[in-house]
Amino acid sequence: MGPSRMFSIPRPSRRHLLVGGAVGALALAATAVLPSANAMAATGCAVTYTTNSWPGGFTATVAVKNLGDPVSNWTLGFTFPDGGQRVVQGWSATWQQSGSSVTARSVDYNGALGTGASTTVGFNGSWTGSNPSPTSFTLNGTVCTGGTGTPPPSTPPPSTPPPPTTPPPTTPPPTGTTPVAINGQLQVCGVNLCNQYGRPIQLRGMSTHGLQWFANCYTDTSLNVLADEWQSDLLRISMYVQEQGYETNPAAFTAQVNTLVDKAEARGMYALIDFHTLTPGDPMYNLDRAKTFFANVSARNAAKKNVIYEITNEPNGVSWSTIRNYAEQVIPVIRANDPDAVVIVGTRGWSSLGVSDGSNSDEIVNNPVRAQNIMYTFHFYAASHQDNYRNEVQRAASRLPLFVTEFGTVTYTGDGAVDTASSNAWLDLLDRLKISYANWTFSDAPEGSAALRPGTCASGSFSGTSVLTQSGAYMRDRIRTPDNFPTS
Ligand code: IDC
Repeated sequence: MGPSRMFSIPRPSRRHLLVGGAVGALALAATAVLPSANAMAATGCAVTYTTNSWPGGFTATVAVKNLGDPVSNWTLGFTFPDGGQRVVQGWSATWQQSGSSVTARSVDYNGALGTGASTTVGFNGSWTGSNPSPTSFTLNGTVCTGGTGTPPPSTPPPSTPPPPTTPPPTTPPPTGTTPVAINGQLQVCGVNLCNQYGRPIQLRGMSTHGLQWFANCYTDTSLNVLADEWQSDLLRISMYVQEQGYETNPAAFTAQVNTLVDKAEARGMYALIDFHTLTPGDPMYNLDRAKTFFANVSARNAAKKNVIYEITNEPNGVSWSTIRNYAEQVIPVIRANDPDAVVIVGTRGWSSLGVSDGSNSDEIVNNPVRAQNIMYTFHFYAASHQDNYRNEVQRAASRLPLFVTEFGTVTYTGDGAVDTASSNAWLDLLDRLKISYANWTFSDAPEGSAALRPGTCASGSFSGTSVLTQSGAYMRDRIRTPDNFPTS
């Protein structure tokens, strides 16, 4: 039966007029007084608002149920009771805040809400004074009385049974078994990376080395091995900007990246497009190049579901506010073409969340990038970065969406022996927190971090374990264990 019938308002006889916004609010007032003579569409809603709060921050989950006639799009409104409460990053809706007033507008996939249908949206917030939950909500301008548990005053129960409800829009089951076929378009939800079913997932895969040096490592054959034998969920495409990279031939490097995006897509792997800034460490040095590059790749790849944008690799020698300023200039360029893609922002101190500069993730939590559907980068090299970094990742992970877009099993030089104990501690932690990762590198560079023995790429044969270094064998074992990709 129509759930929440007790909170419903009478349904007028004519249902073909759909109204919203202020007109919807009038409809509620009018129906309450003149139940059956009103020609406007019935409105009504119930909202459940739950939070998970910690000092200074919280995650809010907002379940919205439409108790009125079907709508094709909606706007949820509420007011924060405390002046210090802020929406920092929302999901599953377009969030806006003005003063204490907050609105969340439906997005393509959840705009249609049949009678009795529900959808859930949410956001990460910050607070200063106290963090009380809002007590009153509106849907298309109508006050939601259904969530209070009290029927609207002077509203008798409907005298006729409600019409059959339109089933809520659902995501169809996967059409294949690859990571992209199962998970589809990704989105950030809370502090997690979520799949098309809104469920948190972890992607595990490999990073290329610099494309300018190791192009022969990324062939149809090698990527077949990476997808099929390694069961890699993603390929990070590291396009250096300096060191004979992008700046020397933007068109050629852009084309090379696009070709690898296609090759990843053909194999059902996600493609992480890494604008691999390193030296100089100030991302602003490459701002114009970044805008040009991301305008191109986001326009070209907008329709694909497998693309994730990493806008700067390892900022260093710069403040968080400079990185944030860079991000707030580059992200809109991507959004203009590809509004729903996940974007990952590098962090201070070689993407250490600031730790390598003596800071920590508080500077990000207190001053987040003003954009939605974004994550923050953390990098580590297991032999160099140990418990103090792990502790900070664990602390930050409940407040910020994190993505380990690069890490090594060796020292930060990219060379040396595998630190198995530290690598295990790191990857066990990332698995537990469902933090996605890409390992440096799927290449045959003559250094300990490379997964393939020197000469492998020239040989053209990548299959099996005889081509692997110690790091490669270790990573292949970790990556090829079964994924946990929920579909309901
Ligand atoms: C290293 C490569 C090495 C190359 C050097 C300079 O392994 O072959 O000569 O870059 O380009 C990072 C960087 C990554 C580094 C890697 C290892 O993102 O570019 O690659 N590292 O030093 N951050 C920490 C370590």
